[in-house]
Amino acid sequence: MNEISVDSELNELRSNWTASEIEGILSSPLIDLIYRAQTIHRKYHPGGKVQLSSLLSIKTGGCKEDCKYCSQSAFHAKKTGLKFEPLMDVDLVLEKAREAKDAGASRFCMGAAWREIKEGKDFDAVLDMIRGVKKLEMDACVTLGMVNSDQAARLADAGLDYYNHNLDTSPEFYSEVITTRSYEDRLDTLSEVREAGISVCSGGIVGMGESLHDRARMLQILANMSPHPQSVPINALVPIEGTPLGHLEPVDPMEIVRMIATARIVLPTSDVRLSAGRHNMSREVQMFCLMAGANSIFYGERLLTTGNTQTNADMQLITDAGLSVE
Ligand code: SAM
Ligand code: DTB
Ligand code: SF4
Repeated sequence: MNEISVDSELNELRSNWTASEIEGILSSPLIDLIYRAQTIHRKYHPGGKVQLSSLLSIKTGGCKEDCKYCSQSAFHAKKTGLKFEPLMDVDLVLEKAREAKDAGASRFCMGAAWREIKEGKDFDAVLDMIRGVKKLEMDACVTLGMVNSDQAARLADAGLDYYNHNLDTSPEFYSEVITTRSYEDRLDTLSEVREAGISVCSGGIVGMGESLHDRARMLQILANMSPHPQSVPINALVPIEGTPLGHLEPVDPMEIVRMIATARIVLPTSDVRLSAGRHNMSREVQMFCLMAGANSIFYGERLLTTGNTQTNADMQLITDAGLSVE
């Protein structure tokens, strides 16, 4: 344990982090790391609220990208055996959104396995889905791959609150995981979304074989954006059979705790979401993540193509931690 003072950083939102500073935080003694994260968390997110986002895969599989972790890439389809499903009907999606709202979620996130948005009836249908979710008085979030400025403007007009587009990892490790698009492509889409006035949701994955330095670099790039992304999902890799990363052991959950605490320190005002991989974590580890500064989770029994924790277990977790639902 070290003597630490968080006073100076409590009043400061920085966009000039170095990777080595962040790596230092990631690897600091756990007890100090948690203290620092918890202090910042309490200042910027008083009230102990946990935001609940529900996910729905509105178009599944057949994606033209080769992301090594993903069950939905057409490159791995033969081995994963995932069934391709075209875009769902708007009414059915809105029925699922209503169910999510009734179960307690405040945000509905719709994911499509597209490389990029293409103009046409499918995009028009997604715009209708966004309008429908807004009518239910929920936050609307979509993740649809790359977007250009016109498309971002149309999403904003439909009332979209958040666009999810993850950096996934560091620029240096990126080509080990994805070769069909560049890191720049990712950053460009995030700028288009930001310029259109939509809140940015961007984070990444821990447990793909990346180094501590790679994790620090990803957080550095997110934390040096101005403004900071409003929402930052931290996913633990879900190793999916048939994908090139399917053989990896689930990452040590304490690595996720460290990543969340560090994200909280460098991104004080952002929502930090404990995302995929929770069903491989004990209740105690998840509670540790909440203590380390996570203030959001994916809520509902499914993520996109894999399972998630049970909703009643999540409600119990939040209550037992002495927190409440936002
Ligand atoms: N195609 C869009 C895209 O890539 O932005 C949207 C859907 S994609 C499935 C959304 C994010 O889910 C990915 O960027 C990745 O961070 C996360 N993800 C996908 N498969 C995962 C897995 N097996 N384990 C953990 N996170 C995963
Ligand atoms: C994010 O960061 N995680 C979500 C969401 N954004 C779209 C997706 C997790 C997917 C986990 C694997 C699956 O269910 O296919
Ligand atoms: Fe496609 Fe997104 Fe999966 Fe990559 S992560 S293969 S872009 S659905």
